[in-house]
Amino acid sequence: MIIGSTGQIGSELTMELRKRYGNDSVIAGYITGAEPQGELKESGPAALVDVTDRNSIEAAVTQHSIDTIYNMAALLSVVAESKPQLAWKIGIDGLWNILEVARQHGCAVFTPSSIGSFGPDTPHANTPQDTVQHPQTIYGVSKVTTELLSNYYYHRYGVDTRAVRFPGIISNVTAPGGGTTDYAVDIYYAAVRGEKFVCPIKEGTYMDMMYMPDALDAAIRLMEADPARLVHRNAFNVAAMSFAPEQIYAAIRKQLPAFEMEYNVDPLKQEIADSWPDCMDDTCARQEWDWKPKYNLETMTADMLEKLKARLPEG
Ligand code: AKB
Repeated sequence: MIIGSTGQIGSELTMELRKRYGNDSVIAGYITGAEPQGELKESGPAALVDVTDRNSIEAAVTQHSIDTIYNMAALLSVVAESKPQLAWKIGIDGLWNILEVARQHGCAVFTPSSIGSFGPDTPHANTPQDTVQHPQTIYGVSKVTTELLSNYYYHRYGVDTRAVRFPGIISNVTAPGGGTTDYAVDIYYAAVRGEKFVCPIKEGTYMDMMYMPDALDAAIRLMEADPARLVHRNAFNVAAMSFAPEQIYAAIRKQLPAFEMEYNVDPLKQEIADSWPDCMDDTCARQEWDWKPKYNLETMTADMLEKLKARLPEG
């Protein structure tokens, strides 16, 4: 079951899991106001699951005999700063509800962490798997807590919790909302629409990023991994590419030479971006469950532009 199945990652994760395990084996959990639509709705079963309501989680788990929960319910970094209590309620109280249901019903749980779990005093280059985590955003505070609480349930109760620390995720399907790395998605839409892109992040600001197919593969591959090989659990650094705004701009310009970009730095986004790693060291994920991304900036750019050109009216 995927909780948050209509969100940025959840929508594509649900379809990928249905492809791999069969449509009827994958339940799309959604909340009122964010019901599945189109292919997501037509392709398989769905259940109303609100992380803040433990009964709704338990009812779906019991009714559909769930063995694995992908918990994708969260507010992204920028929006969380404007609603810190809601971010905590969804991220931590919600996770607690899920872990309790998982403990009682024997479910495995995947709850993603993020590059946002690191803070200004973390080493920014080749950020190690095990290092200082003192984030100064509520998003980061809740992600570190997510990691600790998930590990606690594993060690204390034997709940099979596993997670990755996702970089910024880039996709041509469902748009992100309220993240610091959203610019790396928005820039492709502007390019294909023939609009000038106004970049909210300063030149020279490096952040880890990943194309959606690799993000889906990371989540599923980790949940399928042999537990005997896992030294770590919550949560693994996973890296695919790291770039600054001028580099993604240059990659797009190679294919769309008329594309233009200017900077108008958003102080909150910049402060958050500056506190995050430039690039993570993901050796542990590679060693413990054979993590290996397929896409780099060039191949992702080619695929993003091809898919968006086929879908959007060109400018
Ligand atoms: C965000 O920017 O908030 C997310 C993230 C990196 O966790 N995309």
